[in-house]
Amino acid sequence: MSDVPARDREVVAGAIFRGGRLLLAQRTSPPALAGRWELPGGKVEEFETPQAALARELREELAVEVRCGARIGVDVQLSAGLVLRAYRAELVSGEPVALDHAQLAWVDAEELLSMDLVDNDRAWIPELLEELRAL
Ligand code: DCP
Repeated sequence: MSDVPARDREVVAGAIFRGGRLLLAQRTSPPALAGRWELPGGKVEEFETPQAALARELREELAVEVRCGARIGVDVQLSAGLVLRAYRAELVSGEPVALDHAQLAWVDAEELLSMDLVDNDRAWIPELLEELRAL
């Protein structure tokens, strides 16, 4: 056994801001999360950087090209060995469409507070609101 702890596997999620609004996506699965809203993203694959994973996930889920920016909000521990992190994502090309979600919504600060966000993503509300109110 090594003394060096294994690094957590990461799930990345993208915060895309445009025109004073934030992009949210409504999940279709698993049943417990279906209908609830999230920042779109997914698991980082082995040997993949979080930045490359975010670009890949948003290409697969939204049909857009993004540039991954800085972290936003806290680390959310999903389970032993799995951590969820949000990154700003800048749209480079394409218009987001829901390829993997039920629907998309561009929300302002007030709407963000009224959405049924997945519990994990609620941890980021303070920073997301701060950003939306500054836009
Ligand atoms: N998750 C979350 N909030 C987000 C994105 C993801 O709480 N904004 C959670 C939901 C899942 C886990 O992270 O428990 C993995 O997310 P996905 O199922 O969306 O990711 P993948 O599609 O990569 O997973 P899988 O390989 O299981 O299909």
